[in-house]
Amino acid sequence: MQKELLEEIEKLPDVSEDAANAFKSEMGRMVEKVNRIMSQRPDIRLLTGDAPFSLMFDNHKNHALFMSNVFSLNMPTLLVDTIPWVYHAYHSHGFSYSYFPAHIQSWRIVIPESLYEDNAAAMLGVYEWIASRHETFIELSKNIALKPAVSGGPHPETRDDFLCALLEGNREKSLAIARRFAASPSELSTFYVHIIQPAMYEIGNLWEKGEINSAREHLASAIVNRIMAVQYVEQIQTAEKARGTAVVTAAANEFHELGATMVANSLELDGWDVHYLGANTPGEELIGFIAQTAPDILAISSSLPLNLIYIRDVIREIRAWPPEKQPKIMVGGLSFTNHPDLAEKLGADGYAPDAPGAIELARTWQKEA
Ligand code: B12
Repeated sequence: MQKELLEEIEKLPDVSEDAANAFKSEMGRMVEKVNRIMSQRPDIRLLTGDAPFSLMFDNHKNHALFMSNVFSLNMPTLLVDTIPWVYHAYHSHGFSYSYFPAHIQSWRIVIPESLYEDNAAAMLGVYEWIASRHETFIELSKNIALKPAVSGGPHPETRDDFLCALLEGNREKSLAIARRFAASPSELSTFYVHIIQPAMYEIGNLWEKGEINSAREHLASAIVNRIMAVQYVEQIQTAEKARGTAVVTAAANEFHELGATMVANSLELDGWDVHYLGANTPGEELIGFIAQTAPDILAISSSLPLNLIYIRDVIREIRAWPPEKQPKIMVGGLSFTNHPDLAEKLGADGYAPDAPGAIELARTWQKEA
């Protein structure tokens, strides 16, 4: 079914760069109009169930930013994994399926009101296609619901124990598992990729299905953050740092930082001098920091496809510098998992699927330098 959708998407009209820019600069105002249209609907409570309006407004804002990425990067293929996810996540949080076409219809009203006709035309084609595939998206979203919980992979018992400890919010037990499993730096990478990562993915699945709330998800993330900080102090900080310098960060508007932390810690353990900037680094400030520190490598993480344009803008700016001033740029994170070709589209030098892959890529670049 996905193949059929991808074929249809190929035939959609191209959205020009001017039109994409117009959408980007008008999207704040358009979101307000969509919010107004949706909240004034007499049937709105039937559409959103008991969910607070703030959740719907969040979705409208995220939708706009996401579509801005689709148009600016000319990547309508992103629609094929993201729309079923939106249906699944919001339906699990109480929205009825009828909410989705109503929302899309609001954009079909607001776009021609807000943008010049030429700019609006191709976008309306995309929206029309989304509306026409409503039933397919429901079906695909139901398949997501059937997706098995994390399975396979090495060390399943430790992973499941760790997951339970995180879900219980039991920090002592989580830390004890970490200490037992990753007693020396050589085990950290396996602990990151085969214990923490799948456990956190499963926490995401449970949140997406509405089985745990955001507070539980935050608690689990905070415990993982604390554990990685302990491991950093005890096992990484003193590593020799002779390979070169790297700056690691999450993209602007990107609050998912655990993957970036793993990449930063892994590089440092492998002998890189790492400046780790954490979550949500604004593009302009990142560029200033790179200009000042002149690292060999810049590594940027993104989990939400709606933040990809921020990465593209940073890379564009760096690419305008003299070649000898430009760091090698790698990207990674969940946004790229199904779209590794995006790395090239954004202008990056490379992509790696996980922390060990980031080390491998960095070493290859070091040899080439
Ligand atoms: C924890 C979490 C959060 C926490 C993050 C806390 C923190 N301090 O990091 C908080 C609560 C902030 C959060 C917020 C949101 N989240 Co969230 N979150 C997650 C969750 C459960 C785990 C993320 C994680 O830590 N994964 C573990 C790490 C280790 O994995 P990783 O990031 O993939 O990293 C590995 C590789 O990808 C790679 N890698 C990562 N970065 C890089 C960089 C480079 C350069 C390289 C080479 C490699 C690399 O190496 C890493 C290690 O091997 C995921 C579920 C999931 N499947 O990931 C959802 C998830 C990512 N979140 C999601 C959503 C929707 C949101 C919100 C929009 C929800 C909301 N309504 O509030 C907000 C958005 C906030 C924002 N603007 O960023 C969705 C995204 C869906 C989508 N298709 O877009 C997910 C998938 C949940 C789900 N199943 O629906 N979230």
